[in-house]
Amino acid sequence: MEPQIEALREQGYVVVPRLVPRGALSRLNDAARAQLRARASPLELEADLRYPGAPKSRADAGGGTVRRLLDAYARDALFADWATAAAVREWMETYFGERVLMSRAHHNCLMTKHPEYGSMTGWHRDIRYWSFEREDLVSVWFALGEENADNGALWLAPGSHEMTFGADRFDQAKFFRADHEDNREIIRTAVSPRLTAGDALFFHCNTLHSAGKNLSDAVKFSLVYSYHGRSNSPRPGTRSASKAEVDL
Ligand SMILES: O=C(O)CCC(=O)C(=O)O
Repeated sequence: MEPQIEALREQGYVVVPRLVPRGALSRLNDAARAQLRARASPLELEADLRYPGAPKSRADAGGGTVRRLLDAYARDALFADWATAAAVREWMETYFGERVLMSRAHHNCLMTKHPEYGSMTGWHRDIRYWSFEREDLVSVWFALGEENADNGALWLAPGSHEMTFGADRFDQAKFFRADHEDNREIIRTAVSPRLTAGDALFFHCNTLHSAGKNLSDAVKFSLVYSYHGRSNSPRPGTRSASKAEVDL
């Protein structure tokens, strides 16, 4: 575990291969597909975000395409089990050096990326809409199937979690501007780690990342949760403090 944590500290992300064993993976995939069929609230639709490639409104063709099934923790006991799995807890406790909490306000979702109407996500840091005493949170992204550059996998800029940027490097929506020459230099260094089903990608809340469209013919499913140490609290009155957290 230590070399993985060292890699996360250095690069801002690390892939832990096959963290989810085959049997659990198959059950998670069944649960994920059942959740998508049921379409229970709370959902985030592609049309709500209108990122490049998404339908312009809920009334347009593909307007019902789901991007995130929110509050994964409460949706299915299996999802909750993986949010709080011993392997994740130990990993996070070792990284943070203290007991950890899982946010139910951020990520905590089953991400879907559809071949049709699934959008591209521009360069950003997840911390952009989060509000904590320190910018030190780590997310885990469980790939429920293969993820690669062709089906909309993440791209990450190594070492970007340690970089400091002026406000002019981001647009109004806090996306890292791809039209800024200095930004482009960083974006050129990005990599898209290929994930195999069951792999877990750990990444820091300040790591710049983006994702492409899904050019395959199958929906991509990923389960994503975010964690922080107990000494790093969400700021009172913010969205980050809006939901009781899960004490691991
Ligand atoms: O899968 C994607 O399009 C990107 C997801 C992402 O980066 C995010 O939700 O912060």
